[in-house]
Amino acid sequence: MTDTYPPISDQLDDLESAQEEGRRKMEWAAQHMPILEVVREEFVDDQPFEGERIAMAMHVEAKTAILVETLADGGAEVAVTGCNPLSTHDDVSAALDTHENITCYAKRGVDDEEYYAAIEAVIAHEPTITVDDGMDLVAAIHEDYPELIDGIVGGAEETTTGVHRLRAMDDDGALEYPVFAVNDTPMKRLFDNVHGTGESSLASIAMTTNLSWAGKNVVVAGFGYCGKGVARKATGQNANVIVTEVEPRRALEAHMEGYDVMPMSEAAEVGDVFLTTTGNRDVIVEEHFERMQDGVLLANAGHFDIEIDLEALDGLAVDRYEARDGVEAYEMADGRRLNVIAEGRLVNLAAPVSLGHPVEVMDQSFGIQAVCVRELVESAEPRSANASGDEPRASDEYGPGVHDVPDDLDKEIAEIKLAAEGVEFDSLTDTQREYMGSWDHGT
Ligand code: RBV
Repeated sequence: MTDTYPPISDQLDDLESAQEEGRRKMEWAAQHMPILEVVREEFVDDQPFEGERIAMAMHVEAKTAILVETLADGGAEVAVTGCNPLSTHDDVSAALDTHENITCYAKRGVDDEEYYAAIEAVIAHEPTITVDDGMDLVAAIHEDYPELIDGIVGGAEETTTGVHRLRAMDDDGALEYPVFAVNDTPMKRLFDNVHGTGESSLASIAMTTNLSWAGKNVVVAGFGYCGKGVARKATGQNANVIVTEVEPRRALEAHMEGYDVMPMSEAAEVGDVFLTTTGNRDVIVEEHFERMQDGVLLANAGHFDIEIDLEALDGLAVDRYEARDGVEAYEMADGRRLNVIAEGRLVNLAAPVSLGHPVEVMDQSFGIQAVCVRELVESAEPRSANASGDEPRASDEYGPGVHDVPDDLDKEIAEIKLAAEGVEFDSLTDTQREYMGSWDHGT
């Protein structure tokens, strides 16, 4: 196992000013994260993670940094790296690395080799808990360091793509420790996936191109939670939204919401902006590029950069140049220019001006992450009871596999947020509760 990849502090030249700027960004985020504030106070008092080692691979920017600190302040030793080579903010990474319980390896713009070396450096801390956005840590541990699995209490996964991969792994009987599907909770996906992806993707594209949404034909590929958010927000910006889908009920839902629904081969001819949100591969391919108009914008909001076939686009291009910071123009033989934003990587985090989802929604998602980690530790064998490491530490309650987050945890986070917003709400009377639990009261 390599542990030679250095933390960010050993990689930056002007370290002090980076730390200062990173800290400033984190303070702004923290001011707007009331959920993590409450959870952090609880963790500081209770020290639930004393003796635990948490490995994290996430988008290392200011909001994520507040989650990392919250876990470290709860007594954990945390090692963290990025989950996308373009989403890291080096200044935030440097600021995090100053915390005595945190080692941060994330660096923006790393190549594949450095990206995986940083993941290995995190794993070299021999984690007892993993927190992933995209499942890279779970995959690396199962493939290359299976000897660590018995010492692992469990994991938590942030995103749709990661949960999808984990379920596929679980179906194959290959997932050997419990992982909470944080993405699938109402408090995550009804807000983060819908509002977060919608707002931050459109904002990033607008800021990167300086172009308007009004009057544009915006093609949204996929009408899942993310696609719905993008479609709704683009409509709010006066765009004409076209949806492409492969699932009949979602296609019908989009149609009934008032969007134009058509195959990508038709949408390709009329779209001005294309935004993929499917989580699948090869959504926009050669036959589509061939039909597109001059000047179109192509962007991806899915986790991986495989939704737009850039290799095929490169094959068609007679010339290629950086049209703006974060915009690569591919010129076709007939003179049309197709503009790819942020290398087809998730646009709300990977474009040069991108900041990720708004702070408030990440407070919710990361609130769930934090209580999931607490739940894993509370349910597990204490480290001392299993000092030899012969027995798995994961509890019987959460055996190996993907687990839904207990509803009570999701409600706990919703209640903290409502209290912070000063929103009061009703509760059931005893009679109502009894009625809802009965089946013998008909007309
Ligand atoms: N996401 N993180 C941010 N830290 O700014 N923005 C979005 C951030 C997460 C989001 O929860 C989504 O599920 C995942 O990134 C996709 O990689």
